[in-house]
Amino acid sequence: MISRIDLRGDALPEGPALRDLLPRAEFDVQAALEKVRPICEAVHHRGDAALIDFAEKFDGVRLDQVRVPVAALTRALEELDPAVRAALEESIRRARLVHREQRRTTHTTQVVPGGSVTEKWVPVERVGLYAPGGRAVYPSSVIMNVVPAQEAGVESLALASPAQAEFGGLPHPTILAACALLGVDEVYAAGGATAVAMFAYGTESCAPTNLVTGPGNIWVAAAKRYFTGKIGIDAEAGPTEIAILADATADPVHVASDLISQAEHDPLAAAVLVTDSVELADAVEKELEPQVAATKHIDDRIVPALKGKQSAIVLVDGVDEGLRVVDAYGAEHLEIQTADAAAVADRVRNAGAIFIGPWAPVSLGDYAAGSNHVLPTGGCACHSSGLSVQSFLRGIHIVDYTKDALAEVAHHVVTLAEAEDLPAHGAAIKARFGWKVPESK
Ligand code: HSO
Ligand code: ZN
Repeated sequence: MISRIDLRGDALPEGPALRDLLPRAEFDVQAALEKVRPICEAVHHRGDAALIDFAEKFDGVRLDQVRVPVAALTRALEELDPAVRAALEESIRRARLVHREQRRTTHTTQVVPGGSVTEKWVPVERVGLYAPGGRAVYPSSVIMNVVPAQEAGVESLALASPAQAEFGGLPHPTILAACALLGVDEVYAAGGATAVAMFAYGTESCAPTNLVTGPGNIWVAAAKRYFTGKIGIDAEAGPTEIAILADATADPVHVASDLISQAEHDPLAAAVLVTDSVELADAVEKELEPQVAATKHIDDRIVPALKGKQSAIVLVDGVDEGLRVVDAYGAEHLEIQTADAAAVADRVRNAGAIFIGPWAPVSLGDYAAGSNHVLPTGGCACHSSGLSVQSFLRGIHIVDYTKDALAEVAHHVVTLAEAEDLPAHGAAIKARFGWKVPESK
């Protein structure tokens, strides 16, 4: 069901060499880029008409309009199962608690008397959020995108999700209901690369946005790459990943169920167990069989995900070596199921989110811990963080110097300008002081 990589015995290699020994899915965004180019160009040139044609081609439904009427949002919320509504509300409440505390305050640094730099945090003006349809209909991801944007103070928020033939060309009703709960009323039936292009260029019905966030398949990732530089993007999300660092104290039933939980997303999802206990490895492998057999998405997602080259049980000599392995891997989600899990977690450098001990499974974080579940994949946790209020803010430096404060540092500015062969930079200082460099005090 899952392969083994035995790294016991010899000293572990350093950095990239260690990473090369670890499993990872193939996710070739560059190759998909050429395929999304004509789609993006068509949306650029033909606007809504192109979106309607693409919805017919990819989603099998002819739309009258791409904008979802507000009445459809209200209706979706009215028809939402009350238990699902209560769960979404609790998820929103917890996410707000955490994200509200991520807000940044304006800060002024008095660099010298009369010279200050203020950093002012300004929300992005208009944001496009993408919520996948098809295999992944996740109202929870609507929450994870909308809440940080709202808490950052973004004023104009639009959301797109693919048209669903079975719902008359509207996006999935739970996506619409989640939008209604969150107070998002600008929603479009547009999917994949077409939605990203709509947000980037704007069409007759959708004004262009400054930033696009949200998960999606390889076409969404490719479209985000296509528009990088024109608009902001959050990250090119790849297939989901769980890594578990566990020792002999871990419960194999928990470990197996958590590996399966993320394998359930996608045949390319990665489930990696790193352990120094062969007994645990054996017990988890044994436990996988009945648990997989008892669940739902067996043959289309879970079995290919666990059997795929992106998943494995990695055997190591001890927890220290395990830490080196999980740091080299840089998992989207990392569970620590060892003795003294909090202390071990404290030593982790690279992970999108860390889940400590037996009572904090990734599923909790996916829905209702308060943490964000839009996290860096594919090893990007080595340099990036998950979605947060910060993703929707810009820090603007405001420079305020008096004449005396400029005079005091003028000679350094002129010296550096000359060292860079940019005399006009220096002249912009001298022009203010009778074309001379003021004496330094
Ligand atoms: N685990 C996914 C998010 C998700 N799980 C949505 C359930 N629904 C990526 O973090
Ligand atoms: Zn999940």
